[in-house]
Amino acid sequence: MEGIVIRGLGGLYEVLRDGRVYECRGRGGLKRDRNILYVGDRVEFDQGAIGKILPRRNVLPRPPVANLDKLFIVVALSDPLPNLYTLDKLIVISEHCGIEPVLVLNKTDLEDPLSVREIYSSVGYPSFSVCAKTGENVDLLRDLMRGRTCAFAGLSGVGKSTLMNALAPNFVRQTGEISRKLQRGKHTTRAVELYPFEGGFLADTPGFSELEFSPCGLHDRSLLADYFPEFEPYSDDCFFRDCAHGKEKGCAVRAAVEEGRISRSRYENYLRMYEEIGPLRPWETTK
Ligand SMILES: Nc1nc2c(ncn2[C@@H]2O[C@H](COP(=O)(O)OP(=O)(O)OP(=O)(O)O)[C@@H](O)[C@H]2O)c(=O)[nH]1
Ligand SMILES: [Mg+2]
Ligand SMILES: [Zn+2]
Repeated sequence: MEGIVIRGLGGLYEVLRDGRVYECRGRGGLKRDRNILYVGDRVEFDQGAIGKILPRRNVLPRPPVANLDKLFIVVALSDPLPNLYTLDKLIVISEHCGIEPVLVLNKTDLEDPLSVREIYSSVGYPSFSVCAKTGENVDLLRDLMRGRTCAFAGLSGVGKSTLMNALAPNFVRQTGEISRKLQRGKHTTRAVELYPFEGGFLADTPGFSELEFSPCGLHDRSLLADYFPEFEPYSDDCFFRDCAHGKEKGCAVRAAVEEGRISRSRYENYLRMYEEIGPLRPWETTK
């Protein structure tokens, strides 16, 4: 039988098939092949044992979830102020993993979304302005989720839980102060769970504010510029073929920034990510 893993806890997995949940264990062979089971995996199972993982479309390793269709990246327009570095980083990670990023600008009751919106629409990323508090435009998100497996990402306090509550009341119980008290320290390690939603699934993924590059396999910073599509029209004109678009002589990307044709905030975040990824370690160079 074929089903989808919606929950995992201590070697036990809940597999959903035709609206019924089966408790299963991973068969020994799976572990021998170093196949780790992820929530979101489509699997073949029989009599309480998962025998095979079907090919994955993608994987986000931490928090671990497979086969996401869309990642809703939430930014608050105010309280807290928009953190465009985290936004740009989450876009890069989601593109690198092969998951479609959807930008959600929340708290329109506090601040106008126009300036943030402009930066991203010019790159080609449409954004959705919503107010989780009043429910304004939340239906637009629900339409995008229909039949898909989706998750929310974004820093603490941007309104992910409030948004999920607005989408599906009683879905998430913890918002605001309560969740902040429960989330001790930086690394909340609550397991990912998938909830059936609008013919697809919604992932409850509390750790998605802490995404890092290296677990996602982005070690080679020379690939980073590929995830900044607005650089593409200029990078052929850089003096050096392997230009990193930093302080190099004759960098056409930097010139485009100076001329206001590329957003300065996007460019600066690119440079910061480039530093954050760092040079390849010796053991990473031979592939
Ligand atoms: N004014 C306003 N406040 C909002 C809106 N959405 C959420 N909030 C408030 O922002 C605070 C944080 O919201 P949460 O939903 O808990 O944020 P979160 O992203 O889930 O945060 P973590 O769980 O810590 O990652 C709460 O006090 C919410 O009431 C909104 O659209 N407008
Ligand atoms: Mg929350
Ligand atoms: Zn350049």
